[in-house]
Amino acid sequence: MERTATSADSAAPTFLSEALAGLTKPRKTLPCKYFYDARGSQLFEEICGLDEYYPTRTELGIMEEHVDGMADAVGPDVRLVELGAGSGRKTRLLLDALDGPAAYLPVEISQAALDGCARRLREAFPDLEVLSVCADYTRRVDLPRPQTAYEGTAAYFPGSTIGNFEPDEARTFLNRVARLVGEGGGLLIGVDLQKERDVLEDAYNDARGVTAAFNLNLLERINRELDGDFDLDAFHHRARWNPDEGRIEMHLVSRRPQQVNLADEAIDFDEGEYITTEYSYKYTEESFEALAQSAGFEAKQVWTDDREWFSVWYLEA
Ligand code: AVI
Repeated sequence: MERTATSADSAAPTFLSEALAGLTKPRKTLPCKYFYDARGSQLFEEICGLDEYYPTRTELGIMEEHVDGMADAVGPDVRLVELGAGSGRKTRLLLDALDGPAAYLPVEISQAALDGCARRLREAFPDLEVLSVCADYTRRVDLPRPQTAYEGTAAYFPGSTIGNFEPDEARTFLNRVARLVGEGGGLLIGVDLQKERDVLEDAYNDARGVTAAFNLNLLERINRELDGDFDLDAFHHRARWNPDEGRIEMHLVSRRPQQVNLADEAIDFDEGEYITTEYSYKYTEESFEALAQSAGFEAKQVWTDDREWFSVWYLEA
């Protein structure tokens, strides 16, 4: 069974308004959420399979080893809300281990990704009630009530996407999730951990240049969709670990002085000036627990791999 609910927000900023706002700041930025058009999503899939990009396979390994404990923590008969359209191995593992959640509700802004997710999960779990919610999960989301009776709500947010929020945004987001699942509700969340600089920087500077293509695709997307005139050869990808902030910083660096036109705006770049396109925060167990607590969650359990490179948490609201 499959139904779709839409939670539209007419006040939402547009790609153009956000791109212009970011590119006209003294320190230029572009929001990382715009990486994920069809090409960007395909490149991200490729990144997840790279030797250097350890988070995906490390999180999967933790899930494979501990999914039964995670299912016990989440509990039976829940309404399981996945933030982002998950249809991959991690989601299936969890749904299998939950052994009959009341319903599965993927929340995703892209209708195409949502449809693909619902179709694949319906094939894999024909008896599961799948309720697709087309919405931006960083904003307020109204969840539909499943037809099947359920006991409480649990959210699932794998992939360490929480690392792409700045700490204040992460707190606001987690607090929103706490209110979404309600008192006693849960959140199972994947969080990447701090580790040696080389491991971190290699993960974002792969030898085949897939992450560079992923980063530069943002400029291609602006050219394609917003009629910008970025010269892609005039920018290069850079990713650096900032130990003071505990984050990887991705930049697009201008190779020369140049002017770029977007809508009615002429945007000047000096040689070496850069656009920050993404932060990927890495936490310690202590710093993540404190963040979760400040957002209204209690950390109930954490699972990690042998090297303690990645963590999966069960938080209760
Ligand atoms: C989606 N997110 C958790 C990825 C990360 O590692 O921050 C996005 C990414 N950017 C470059 N490589 C992967």
